[in-house]
Amino acid sequence: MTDASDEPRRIVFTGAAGGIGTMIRPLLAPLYPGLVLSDRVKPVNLLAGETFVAADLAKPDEVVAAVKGAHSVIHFGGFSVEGPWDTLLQANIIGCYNLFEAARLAGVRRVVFASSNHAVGFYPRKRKIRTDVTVRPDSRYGVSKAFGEALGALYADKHGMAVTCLRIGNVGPCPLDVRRLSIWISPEDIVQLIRIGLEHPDIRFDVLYGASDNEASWWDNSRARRLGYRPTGKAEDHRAYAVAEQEKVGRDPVGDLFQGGSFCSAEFTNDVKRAGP
Ligand code: 15L
Repeated sequence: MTDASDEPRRIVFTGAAGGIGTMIRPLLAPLYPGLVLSDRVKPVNLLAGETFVAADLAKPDEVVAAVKGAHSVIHFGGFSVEGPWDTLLQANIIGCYNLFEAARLAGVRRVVFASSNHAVGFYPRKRKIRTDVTVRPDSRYGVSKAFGEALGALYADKHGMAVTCLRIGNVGPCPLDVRRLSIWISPEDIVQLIRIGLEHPDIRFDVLYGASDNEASWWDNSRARRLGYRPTGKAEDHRAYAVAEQEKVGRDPVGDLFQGGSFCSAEFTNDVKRAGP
């Protein structure tokens, strides 16, 4: 899968101190020796071969400095849940623009962008969706991720950057509730997808679902499979745990209808019959 012409390469990983970053750093370190971690705060316990450069995504100069000399960027930085507009504006809209623009200036060849299932969260659970559906964000956060995907397409088409957007479900050791049985992804599987984004020679602009091999999946991830993705995680192996956790939470009359769950029901003032496609 390695694109030989891509060597040698400096890879910058934004959001390295965040939740997903912390989970996958030990898996990335042996694959990409010399990985450059970036975040606002330094992650604890740098691993052998890792280096760190501090950057606030909302500050263009800091982002330019962080990606200088990079061949590829794994862009997982930003705000990772719903929040106030100004927070998302700075971290995910301006921050994502700063990242792509700094990457262009630095001649970065590949970007793997952490998008989210919340870019399409208002699709009903009873519908299986492909990656080319119209975005239906379920939150300001989801809108910010749709914006990031659009920016990725722009930089791919206009500047030839190879951009992979991962519409991530929920990363962790196991699915945390019944909804996550459909969208869960193991740390090992997300690393597999990142590797495709960093190395596959056919990538120009792609949106892939960040999900393991989940029987209850709502997503058609055939493009990822065509690119070689062979997920090993299976949400069903954890069904008993997910169902037990769900019982503690109870029902959400709006969120339970849609893929985005509680992101859909939060601040919801519509009639459910009029929501979603
Ligand atoms: C996300 O995009 C969030 O980053 C994560 O914290 C979870 O809320 C996840 O989606 C989810 O949908 O479970």
